[in-house]
Amino acid sequence: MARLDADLLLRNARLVTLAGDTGWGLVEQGALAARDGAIAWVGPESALPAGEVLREVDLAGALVTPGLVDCHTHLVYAGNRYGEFERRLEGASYEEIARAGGGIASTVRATRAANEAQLLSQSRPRFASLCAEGVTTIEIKSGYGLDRASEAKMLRVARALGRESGRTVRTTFLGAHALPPEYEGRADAYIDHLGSDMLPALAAEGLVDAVDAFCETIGFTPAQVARLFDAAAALGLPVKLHAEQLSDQGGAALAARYRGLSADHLEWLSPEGIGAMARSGTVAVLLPGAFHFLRETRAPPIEQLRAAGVPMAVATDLNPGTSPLASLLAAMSLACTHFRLTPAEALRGATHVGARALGLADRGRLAVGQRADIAVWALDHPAGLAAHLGFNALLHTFVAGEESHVLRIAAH
Ligand code: DI6
Ligand code: FE
Repeated sequence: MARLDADLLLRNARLVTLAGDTGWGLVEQGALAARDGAIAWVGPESALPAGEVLREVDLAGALVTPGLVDCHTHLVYAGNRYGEFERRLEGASYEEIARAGGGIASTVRATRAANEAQLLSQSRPRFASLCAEGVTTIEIKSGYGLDRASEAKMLRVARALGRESGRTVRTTFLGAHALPPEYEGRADAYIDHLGSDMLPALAAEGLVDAVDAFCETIGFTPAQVARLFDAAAALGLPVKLHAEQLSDQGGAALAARYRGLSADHLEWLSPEGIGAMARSGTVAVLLPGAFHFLRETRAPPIEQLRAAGVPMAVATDLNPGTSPLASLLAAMSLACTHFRLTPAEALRGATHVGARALGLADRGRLAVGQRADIAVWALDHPAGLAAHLGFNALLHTFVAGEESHVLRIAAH
């Protein structure tokens, strides 16, 4: 048998490989070796080849999963919306608050007013909260700046969080999140500005991995989104879309038409939208946090998505308004309870399917050649990841084969 030299060897582990399309892919009494940041060997320990190992860890039967992937967050912002939470509890709706100048617009005011250092220090505890649960890849959207300098500031802060944590951060341009006050009544002009000025400039700075928009009666129309997506396509940037969250706008089919990486939310998704997503391979990103906080009653059509073979991701949507949920494990649990995902679907949704929603095929499973982003848990079965709410059994996180410690949360 060929020798196996490794930088890291995890032994005596219960491996949740997520091999294939369904189930856990469990390997009992397993071992996993990493070299040069990637998984070099995985399988039953009894079959492990001999070789030189730099660091060996006996996991005493602990559970090993791929590092988690949160593929939809708005975690970089300033200020808070706790007053809005209270108003919604008193009966005001999200749309009413948005139309009265609250909602996204109030976070835009606070985010524009914050300097880059303030924005970084306010965002860091939220980012750290995700990292503390074994999340190793995080998508972060702009969309609370809505002018070129403020959007750039948000994207730079997102990238800084990636650098200082060693984790992968993917940045998504969400300039089409809401209409900024200076474009009041001129939504088409704002979309033109995004497509011809702001997006090309931010892309030229290397700050944009994908382009997103809010397609909704209180956001932008499908025709406006299509013009923005044309601009993204011209720059070679992939697209994704907040679609069918509060009403059916045909957003999922629109995203599918542009070969979108994902369509997200989808409570009002139609059969036509499901068919279009299935044909284009667009991932359905489920965001049960927003559903929960807005006390929604209409769940996305999970059974139909499953039957059509549309891959389903699960993410936090971490944002100050509709989903102040800083826990991907909780999102997995809510996806099971509210949407009836199986716990294995929830874990796949927060690993390799979430990665696919970001265009990343190199992570999310325990398989040779995948990035050695790994989470270790004090659990005796992987269903325990989603079967609790508010329980974090994380023991270790490895990022590209190196142990990573949770960021200290700076007091402010
Ligand atoms: N849908 C959402 O759930 C978030 N953005 C969006 O387009 C909400 C963002 C916020 O309320 O601040
Ligand atoms: Fe969102």
